[in-house]
Amino acid sequence: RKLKVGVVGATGMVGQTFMNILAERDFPIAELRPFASENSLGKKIELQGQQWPVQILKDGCFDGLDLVFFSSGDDISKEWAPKAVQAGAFAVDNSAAFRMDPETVLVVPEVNGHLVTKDSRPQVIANPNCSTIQLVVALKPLAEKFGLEEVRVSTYQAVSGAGQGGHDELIEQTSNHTSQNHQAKTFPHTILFNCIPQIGSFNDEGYCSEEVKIMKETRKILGQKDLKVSAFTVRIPALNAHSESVWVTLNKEVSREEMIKALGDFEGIVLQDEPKKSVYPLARDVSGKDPVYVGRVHRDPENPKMWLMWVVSDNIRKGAALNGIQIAEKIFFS
Ligand code: 11C
Repeated sequence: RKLKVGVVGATGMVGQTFMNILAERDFPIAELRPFASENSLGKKIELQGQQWPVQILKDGCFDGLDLVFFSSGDDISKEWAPKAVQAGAFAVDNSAAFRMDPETVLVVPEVNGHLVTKDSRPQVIANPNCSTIQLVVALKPLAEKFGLEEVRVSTYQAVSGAGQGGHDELIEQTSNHTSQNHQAKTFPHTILFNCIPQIGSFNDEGYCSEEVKIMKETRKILGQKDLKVSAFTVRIPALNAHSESVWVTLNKEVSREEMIKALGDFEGIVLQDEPKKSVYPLARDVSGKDPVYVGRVHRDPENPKMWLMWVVSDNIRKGAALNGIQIAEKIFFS
């Protein structure tokens, strides 16, 4: 069966990657309706050898579609995703608008894919935050096999997480690296040669919104509402692919072999773990790839149930567009 697909935010970084992945996976498309702002009217999006004119959102714009992928921010999703569902389509929403709504499923197919099936009715399905997705993929086999007691994560997030503007800001600052007068627009400070311990805005407890997303979404996706999760998120001058150092405390003591087998056998994870040969996942290598990469798996010296690991994944692919497409594949083709 070929699908009629809408993409809201079609000209953005995630939207473009969405098109690339649809093409790579030979996703069966009967019609593509790319939506963007008025500035993009007149542009055409090429997919599978055909050109599809960019449209703007307006009443009735989703009529006849099977699936609409949203990647245009919370406000657009809040207003338009329910309209896509009313028109009879599945709305796969990459924004934060519906993620913590108790009525909305928050899905990473390898982790809790059972929540969407070919019998699901049209609804909003939330796509988690990029840094959450790679974390829960790495945690899921450990949760399944050994049980989780506590998770701590510190992130090293690429500028592409902030979209094209973030990417362009780092490139521009890099090409003028001797300048003392960098204009920080997308980020709160100059990102070049820097690490910024802020992603999003702060709450009164001292957490920024990216950290709150990781903590809440991880509990919801793993279905462990009392899981102890603490996150500290940092923007670094990598162009693409987020890295995370993770401390995970299991419910029981296991051997390193058991840890490695659980991680290595899990769908969607690639292990790169030969630290003495300097082999571990690197953002530069992982950018453009689909899996979640895990390395540096080692035990805490004080607590035999606690393990440390390094988790890297392409935040635009598995962290956004690919995860959305995998959700659609589960609904329509599983
Ligand atoms: C970043 N994780 O790297 C953010 C971007 O809720 O989907 C994604 C924000 C979101 O800046």
